[in-house]
Amino acid sequence: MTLPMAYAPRPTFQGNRAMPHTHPTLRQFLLNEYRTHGTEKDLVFLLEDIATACRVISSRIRNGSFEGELGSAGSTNIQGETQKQLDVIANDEFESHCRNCSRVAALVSEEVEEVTWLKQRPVAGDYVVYFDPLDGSSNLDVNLSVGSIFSIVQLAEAIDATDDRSVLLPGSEQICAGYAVYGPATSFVITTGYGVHGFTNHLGHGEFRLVSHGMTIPEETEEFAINASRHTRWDPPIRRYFDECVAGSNGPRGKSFNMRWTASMVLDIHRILTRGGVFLYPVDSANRAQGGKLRLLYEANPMAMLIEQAGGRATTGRERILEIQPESSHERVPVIFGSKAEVERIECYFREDASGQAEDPAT
Ligand code: P6P
Repeated sequence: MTLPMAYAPRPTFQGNRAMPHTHPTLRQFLLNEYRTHGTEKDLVFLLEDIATACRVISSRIRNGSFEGELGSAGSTNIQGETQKQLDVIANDEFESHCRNCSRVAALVSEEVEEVTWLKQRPVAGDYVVYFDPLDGSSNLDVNLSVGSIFSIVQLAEAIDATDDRSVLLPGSEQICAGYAVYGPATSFVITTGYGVHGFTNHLGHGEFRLVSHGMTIPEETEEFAINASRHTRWDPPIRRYFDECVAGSNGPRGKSFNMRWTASMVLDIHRILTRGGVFLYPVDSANRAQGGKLRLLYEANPMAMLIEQAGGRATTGRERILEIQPESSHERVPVIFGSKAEVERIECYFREDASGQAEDPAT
């Protein structure tokens, strides 16, 4: 990416890391996307508003202990999960900032059962924003990192604002996806269809500045993320994959693996985008009736776009996530995300389990 001189200093990179003296702001970067790829200015401003919401959420989390906001909101969401006060606060921040853009027709939030319609007559070119305002909020009580996830669809045609099924669009319709990580630093990672790019909030400047241009996932990996306590509930292909990994260098994989599990998908995906790996939350005997754990519209779809844009694969084990036609706003799906060769191996195990026939691993 070369920024026009007007937005110099031109970033120089070692690998995909911007050198310290050249960290364009999010605004400079997005204006370059507008000039280079024709990204709409309304989308630029919407993304800046979402970034501002994330910075506000980050601040509310860091001061939550003093404001008495880390605890339960005393309510449950559509998932039947106890809502934290910060779940509600984060949801309100996303909604209030997205309302700035007159082309946002609807909001779909993990924390709100119905679609929030912002326009009575949505037309082609309007946006629908899907978001999980605070992912992994069970980590808040113990001061572990959490995140926010979002994606944006641009409507190809007018939709009916009296029917919530109008926003049930496949992930392949997304024009943008991203997340924030509220960790030691506040990260903001986005794709508008032209690669994945990472920003960090500069505390002195109060701006997100580019730190990772063109994040890519190594095709091979020795690191996996799964909640291993569910081992006895898994289907055979997942148990086979996990058992082979833990068998290490004396097992069929002939190499040792490492495991990470943060209880917040955003953090695991950020690690995978940074250094590779594979993340699995499969359907199992305990969650099969619900279809899995993670939600399609505002968790799996955004992450699938980011993972594919970074050269990885995003599947249920049997089908590409981005091709799933949603049937309800809060439906759940099994997810396997990450390093291409590793995910392809797991898909091969699903095919072998279904056919009863061994496949040549080289194919
Ligand atoms: P478990 C957080 O609640 C979440 O939806 C994901 O972000 C995370 O990966 C998963 O659930 C954690 O699930 O089984 O560890 O509670």
